[in-house]
Amino acid sequence: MSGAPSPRHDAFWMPFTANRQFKSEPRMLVSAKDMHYTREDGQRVLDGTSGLWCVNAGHGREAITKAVQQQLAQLDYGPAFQMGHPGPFELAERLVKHAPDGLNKVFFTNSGSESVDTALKIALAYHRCRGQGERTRLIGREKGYHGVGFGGISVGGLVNNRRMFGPLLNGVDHLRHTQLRGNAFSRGIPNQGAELADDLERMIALHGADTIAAVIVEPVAGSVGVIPPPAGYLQRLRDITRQHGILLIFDEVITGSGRVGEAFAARRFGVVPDLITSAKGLTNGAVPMGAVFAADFIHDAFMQGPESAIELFHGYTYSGHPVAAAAGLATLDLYEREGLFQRSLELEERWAEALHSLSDLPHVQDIRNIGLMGAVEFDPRDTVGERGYDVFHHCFWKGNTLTRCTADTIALSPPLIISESQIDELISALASAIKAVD
Ligand code: PXG
Ligand code: PLP
Repeated sequence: MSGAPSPRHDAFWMPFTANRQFKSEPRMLVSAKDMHYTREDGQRVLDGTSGLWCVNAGHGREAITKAVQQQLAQLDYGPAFQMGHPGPFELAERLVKHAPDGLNKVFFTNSGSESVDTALKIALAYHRCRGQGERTRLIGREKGYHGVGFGGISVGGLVNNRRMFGPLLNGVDHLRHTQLRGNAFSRGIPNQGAELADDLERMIALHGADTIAAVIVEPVAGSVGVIPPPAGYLQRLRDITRQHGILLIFDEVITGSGRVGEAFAARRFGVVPDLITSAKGLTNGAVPMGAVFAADFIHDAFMQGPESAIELFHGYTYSGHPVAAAAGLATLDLYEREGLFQRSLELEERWAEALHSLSDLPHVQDIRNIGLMGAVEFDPRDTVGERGYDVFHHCFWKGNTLTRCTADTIALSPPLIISESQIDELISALASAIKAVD
């Protein structure tokens, strides 16, 4: 791709984008409704990715638009430091009904990255509150994505997101990832790899449990290309962390909001962590918002000393923003009314069937799925990522479908309102792209 970038695209330094390549041939979306975007040239594009894993109830939902409009007109902004307004209180009460048992406190943020940094800070401070300030070590996992804050990239396990930024947080370790060759083409949960959780035992043996504050993992790794947990793996992590007084954090920024068949993956897999990070689907992507769900015992550990004392020195100007809270409430209404948390479970078999129909196409190395998440991984060419990008590019321009490529993996996560025929349409556009791209 060459040619001078179009001047009207100059000033915006785009996030996680090949800016020069994009600006030589921009892919612009100008409107959206239900399952479709509309491109600048007027062509409708089937949304195979819920935007960036966030528009779970589909685009342009009127109830959310109305709630946001009304809220803006009534109370545009209200501080949440030493002041209150009704939205976040009501939203928190409603949300905890969907959270796993015992996680009944909600701290609001504005993004997944902020949720992750918030959860890590809460974990560190919790141990201090209990007189165990030497528990400072944080443990993530290879291939993990936990956003882009300094905490998140430190516990994250994606080399490109880390290596430009010099030394990160001290005292961080990483479990091995769970993407095993032997699990290729598993449907749903793979069988091999539960013992990888025992890496944590080795770190405990090496460093001492009393130096470890928390372990953070995505229940299903999303961003790196959909890696469902091996059968028994999450439970094993839970058992080890509990035995050693280490907090377990599930980063559910993607896996929450019905993506895997329940409000949270923790519920789908029957493993209850101590903290859950969330964002994206909380407001259907309409207004930025994130949240950390905390176990009562964690919250309660902070509630000591004089009542006039601020218990946690942390928060954002926009924590619990009234407009975000209104969008969150309207979104939750839709999820509940339309049974969307369950819908990905209902469609799971159909989705798996469609995805795995691609297994014999050229260069397909692995296919993975769970809930309404899926990934197709290709053999790389000499330059890693080229083939994945070409498939994505072909899907967008020729197949009129939006997919997401991460290296040589195409990840899919359509809105939960997708119909069975739209699943077929999406997969057939992907099949055509795979056949067309060598
Ligand atoms: N944790 C997880 C598990 C995520 O997936 C974040 C934290 C950070 O959230 P914010 O809101 O700060 O972006 C994420 C975000 C992709 C993609 O296509 C994934 C994310 C964001 C953008 C693109 O894989 N995940
Ligand atoms: N930087 C400055 C100079 C600020 O005054 C503030 C908040 O008051 C921040 C950063 C943090 O902004 P936010 O609360 O939106 O994260």
